[in-house]
Amino acid sequence: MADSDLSLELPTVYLGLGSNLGDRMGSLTMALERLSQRATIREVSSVYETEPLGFKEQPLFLNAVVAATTELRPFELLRFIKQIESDLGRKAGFRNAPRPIDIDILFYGELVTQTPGLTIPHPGVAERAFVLVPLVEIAPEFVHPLSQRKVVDLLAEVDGLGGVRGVGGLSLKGTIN
Ligand code: PH2
Ligand code: MG
Ligand code: MG
Repeated sequence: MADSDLSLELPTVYLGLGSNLGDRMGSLTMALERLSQRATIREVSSVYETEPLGFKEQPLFLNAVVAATTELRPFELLRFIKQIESDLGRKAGFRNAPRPIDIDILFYGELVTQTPGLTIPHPGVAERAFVLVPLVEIAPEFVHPLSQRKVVDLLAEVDGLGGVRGVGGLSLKGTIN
């Protein structure tokens, strides 16, 4: 096989984007632009405004999910993501603290890995309507590599759908291409 064909073998990576501090839409847009420097963005969900899960006393989030392919291995991707988060003004804070940008690796193809710095699939996927709603929009048939369940079936059982609202007029789709 020619070298140029290797990209066809790359797994699809699903990333969750969230922002609830400052210019939320601007941060999501810049995060996507930065990601596209080292990943090919394949799909972008709508943007949703979502009630905070976990620590409740904080501003509403904007959340979206993107599908991408990248030559970066999982830890390289994580390091790249941390750099983007830091460049966009994210400060170390308490768990679930408000943040201008959060980029989570939800899935890296079928990969299952658990190390101190990185757990894939992201352990919160099945409980988080703010992840499942945008994810199902772009990849309803994707099978969770641990539970072996389609994400569309996970969505049917998740709590908190009422806290996830589409926002007309906000879109990331023009950001790439
Ligand atoms: N992220 C969290 C905790 N809670 N809630 C919403 N609605 N959206 C998020 O992105 C989010 C959250 C931790 O990263
Ligand atoms: Mg997160
Ligand atoms: Mg995170």
